[in-house]
Amino acid sequence: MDKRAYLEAQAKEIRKETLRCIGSLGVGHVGGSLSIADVLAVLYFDKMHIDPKQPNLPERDRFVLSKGHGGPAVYATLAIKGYFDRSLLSTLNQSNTDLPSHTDKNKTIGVDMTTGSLGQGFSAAVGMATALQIDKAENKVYAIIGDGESQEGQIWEAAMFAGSRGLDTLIAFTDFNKFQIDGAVSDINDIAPLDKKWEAFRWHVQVIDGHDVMAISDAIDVAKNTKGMPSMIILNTVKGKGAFFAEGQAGSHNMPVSMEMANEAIERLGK
Ligand SMILES: Cc1ncc(C[n+]2csc(CCOP(=O)(O)OP(=O)(O)O)c2C)c(N)n1
Ligand SMILES: [Mg+2]
Repeated sequence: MDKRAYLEAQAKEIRKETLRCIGSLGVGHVGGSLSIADVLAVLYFDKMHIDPKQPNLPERDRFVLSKGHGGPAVYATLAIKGYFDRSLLSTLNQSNTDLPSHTDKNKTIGVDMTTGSLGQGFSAAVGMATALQIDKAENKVYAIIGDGESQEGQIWEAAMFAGSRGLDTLIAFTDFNKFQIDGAVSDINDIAPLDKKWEAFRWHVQVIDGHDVMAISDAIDVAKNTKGMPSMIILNTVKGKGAFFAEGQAGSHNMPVSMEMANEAIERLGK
């Protein structure tokens, strides 16, 4: 199997397990989970230096999902990678679960930062990348922020600090899926021109198709070879990508998903 086919297969598996995970609860953040399946596949199955058998290895790359409500996609990815058993996925957000709706480093093996309050995870990622820079470490911090999340003032304070420090230990992504909770990002508080904003904050910026695994892989290589600047990779994505009932829908943010709906979507994704 060539690399593209391998990574596309991993992304499809992440979508299927994400759908099973949310379907078993009956409701969840399906839109913003499915839009990041491809970047998670590339990070966890191609780029990140990690070992599920040694989840706390100091030399590992770190991952921060600043838009913490996409937790189900991260849990699906960690389970497929072997951090924990896939059967755990059906405990999403139930009492005493290790898999809360939003990612929590004190609950889930393999989660590096607790997130969910939009804007804050990204600041933590910048802090972690600063520590790596001070230590002259080789490893990286990867972080994903939402396009709606990009309206938070805290994002831009962290962005300014990272640009000013030339934090090349940080590679961030914006999941530019065009929708937030209440509708279109461009209607509510337009973030355009997003690439120019990051450039002005002294970041290296790339804009790519966020569902093209090879484009994501290549962009990460470019980011890793960019010295003296943090990198922002803006992923053009579709909210709810891959689920017939959610794809491109404003209402897919946090929606009811029955097991029947999940199973039909899984079937339509094909082998
Ligand atoms: C500080 C803060 N304010 C509000 C919320 C509630 N909230 C959760 S998700 C969300 C919308 C986020 O939109 P976006 O970043 O575009 O997420 P995505 O499309 O990737 O799901 C909001 C307002 C929150 N979690 N944190
Ligand atoms: Mg969004």
